[in-house]
Amino acid sequence: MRIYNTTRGIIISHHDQFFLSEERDWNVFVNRSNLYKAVCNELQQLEANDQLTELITSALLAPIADQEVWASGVTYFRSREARIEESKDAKGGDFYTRVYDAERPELFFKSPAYRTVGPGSQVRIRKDSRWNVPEPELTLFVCSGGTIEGYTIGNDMSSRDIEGENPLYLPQAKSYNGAAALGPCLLVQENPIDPDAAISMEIVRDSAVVFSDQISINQMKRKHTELVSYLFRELDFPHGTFLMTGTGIIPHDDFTLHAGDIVKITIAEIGTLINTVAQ
Ligand code: DO4
Ligand code: MG
Repeated sequence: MRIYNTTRGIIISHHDQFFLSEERDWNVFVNRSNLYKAVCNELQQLEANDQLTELITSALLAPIADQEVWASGVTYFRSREARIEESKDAKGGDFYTRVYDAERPELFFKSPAYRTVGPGSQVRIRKDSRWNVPEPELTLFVCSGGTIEGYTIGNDMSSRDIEGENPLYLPQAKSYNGAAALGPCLLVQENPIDPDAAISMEIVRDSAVVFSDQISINQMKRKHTELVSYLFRELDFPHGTFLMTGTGIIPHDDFTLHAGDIVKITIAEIGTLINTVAQ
């Protein structure tokens, strides 16, 4: 089932039917262990309403309220290769090989909810950066009890020149206004997402596709549960948290985003997250 956060309430889409939840608080709705079962039980009391489909396009919000957004790094071989290249002048490449092979994953704080944008909103490029890319990432929703209860799509906007100049600049390359997007919904199902699910990204500039690529999430080096267990080692999340799982798609080194570019990220089971780069 897919759960949509809208200005008119929480909409559940299940087997091509649409329901408006009686719960209006996103934190309370999502932060439950065994969320799939809990929502299936709630559905028995609700009546389907086809008119709700309209709200999914016109009133959609990011699927977040008071959760934080965390991110994982260098979880795909392609990400390791790209970071080595971008940081070679600063001699930082060795760090990326080491973290790819290490037992402890790279985890970093990406964004608070108030700085995270939703579907159809604008993502941003830092004004002091000249080399920028979107990073399309399967994003886990983990409840406060530490279990993975849902999935969404994340865009981990990144300034490659800043990150490449010195790995210690990572927080500035990754965290700024408009650097994180989530949506369009939360996929909630009985079982973990299909390990062969594909993530694809298309970048459109002046009506032409200037970049497109795709990768299967089975190319990820680490398990989702492994990333979550490290994140929860010394952190509490009273409302649950989002965790981006890293990118396996990075455009060639001569590509940078422009203002006005449209970024479309698709995972078929979840939908497509579309954002425009702000002017
Ligand atoms: O270490 C740099 C960031 C890595 C990252 O964001 C990714 O691999 O997706
Ligand atoms: Mg990333």
